[in-house]
Amino acid sequence: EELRHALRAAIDDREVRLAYQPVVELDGGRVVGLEALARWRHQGQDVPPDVFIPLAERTGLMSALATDLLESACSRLSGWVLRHPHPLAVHVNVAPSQLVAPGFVATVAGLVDRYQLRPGSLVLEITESGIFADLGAARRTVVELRRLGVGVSLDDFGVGYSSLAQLTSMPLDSVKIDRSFLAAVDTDPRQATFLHAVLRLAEEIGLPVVAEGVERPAQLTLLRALGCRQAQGFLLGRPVDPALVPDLLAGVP
Ligand code: G
Ligand code: G
Ligand code: MN
Ligand code: NA
Repeated sequence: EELRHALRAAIDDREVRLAYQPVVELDGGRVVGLEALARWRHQGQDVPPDVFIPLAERTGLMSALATDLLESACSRLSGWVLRHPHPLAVHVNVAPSQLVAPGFVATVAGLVDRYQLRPGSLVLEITESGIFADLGAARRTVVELRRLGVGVSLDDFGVGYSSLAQLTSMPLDSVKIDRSFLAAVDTDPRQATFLHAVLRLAEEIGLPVVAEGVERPAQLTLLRALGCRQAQGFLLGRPVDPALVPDLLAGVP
């Protein structure tokens, strides 16, 4: 209850910030995206988003928070793309309650218009729980978002209860394989086989895969060998303050 009041105040005071983690094209190493990750420092301590995002969801604060964060990410992107010679996308995580909330598509449309976002330069990361809470509504929303030129990616793929087969009915732009599927990929042959199968299946249905949680060079080598195109992880870049993003884009170490 106390934390809820603190979160409400933090949202009002814009104290929830975004850090940005690069999404890297494995062929060439170029940064093609930046995932916005919410950060909240409260009484000198970082409260993990795993804690305050669900809290915001449970207590009706998510809509206000999500709108602020989405606006902030779009505003940052519009500054960065001016100085970046290659296509660049900002990825924003969408909480399950937001995907089908009334007015969500209109909010996104307003931002696309205000910041003149090019097609594909805003990617929304949705989750299986966001989709399966109301499959029909989620699908309509995804269709409308894509009509606006907004990309839609399925986050945390593999940890939920859906199968790729169920997902073929959802017009996604990509799937992000959860980092738990990469954890032992360089040491456990069965995990490598599983990853290989997922990548091949995704390719056959025309769905690009982003691998998450790359921490070791051996994981990267394997991903390349298996034909995965994009990846994210501490090895490729940690989430950083937006002030550091221009250097990151310029390749300054
Ligand atoms: O950044 P970190 O790895 O601690 O994030 C933990 C979880 O919180 C991840 O599942 C991530 O998707 C989620 N998360 C981080 N930022 C946001 C956000 O702005 N909105 C939503 N809905 N989820 C977020
Ligand atoms: O669920 P989602 O994919 O949005 O979660 C992103 C979270 O994963 C972020 O909180 C980020 O800090 C974390 N993360 C990103 N890269 C790595 C990594 O290489 N290893 C680990 N353990 N966590 C990572
Ligand atoms: Mn994500
Ligand atoms: Na994920």
